[in-house]
Amino acid sequence: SSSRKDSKQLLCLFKNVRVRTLTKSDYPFSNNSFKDIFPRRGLFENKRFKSCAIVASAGSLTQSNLGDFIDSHDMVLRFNHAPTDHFERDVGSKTTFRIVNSQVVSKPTFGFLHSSLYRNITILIWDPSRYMSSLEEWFKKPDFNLFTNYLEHRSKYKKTKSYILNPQSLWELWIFLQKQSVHQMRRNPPSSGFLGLAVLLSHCDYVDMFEYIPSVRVTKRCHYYDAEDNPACTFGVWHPLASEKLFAYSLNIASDKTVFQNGYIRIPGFKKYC
Ligand code: NCC
Repeated sequence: SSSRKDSKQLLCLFKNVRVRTLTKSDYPFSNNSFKDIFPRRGLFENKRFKSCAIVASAGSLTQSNLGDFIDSHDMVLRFNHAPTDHFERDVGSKTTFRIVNSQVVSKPTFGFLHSSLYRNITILIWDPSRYMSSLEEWFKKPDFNLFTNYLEHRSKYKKTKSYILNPQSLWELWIFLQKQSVHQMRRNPPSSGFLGLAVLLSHCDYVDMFEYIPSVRVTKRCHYYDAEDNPACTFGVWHPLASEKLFAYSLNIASDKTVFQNGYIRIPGFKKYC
């Protein structure tokens, strides 16, 4: 017998990484106005979905015709300012959940306080803290100032449940990935895509993740929604994308045809095997 771990064992190890959002008992938020602002219930607390779709924003979604299949899932996760208008045929139109980074929250060009992209759904916001820094240090000096617009968004759109990620979870995910990888990883947090996978595996019977592992449609295009050519979006430059993707692929239970022709991996939720 070998020491090679199978995909179920890897999945159950992954389950031990708890993704946490900030709560009213986390100092310094326990001592400032945030404690009354965070949603009362946790992120998808006690919520279970049969099928979940994660739509990576990759250029290879163009001409995929995956829209109807994506929308047939019980919940759909999208990232940052990725639109559906005008792209329905390839990416669908349903959005249940959006993960946005602090650049999108803080820079006016993304319209976080005004655009309908960020309303009537669940939102998880993240900002990279320095490795091992305390919540207090991070609160005083975030990478991008997400806090001001978070407060305003919470008070403007009461029906939108928006959460802030505890940035220590990013580093727990990073440490986990590094443990599973034979390669030395850059010390930058995982991408929004990997964070989304980590969150949804606790709440979904299975997760279909679209064009995260690039299919035969892969091109240099960064996103399906704009014309920028940049292969680093797919293969990594700042985020440890290659390690994330190799790990996610090691959990895949779909056939090669599904992954590389149709363009998605399928990963069973934690509940089934762990
Ligand atoms: O590009 P981005 O990511 O918004 O994409 C969301 C997630 O989809 C997966 N992806 C994307 C493109 C591609 N060709 N292949 C992919 O697999 C990745 O998992 C990615 O996480 C982010 O993670 O938040 C990121 O955000 C952008 C950018 O800030 C926002 O789009 C707003 O403009 C970052 N780019 C830059 O800062 C220039 C990107 O590095 C990560």
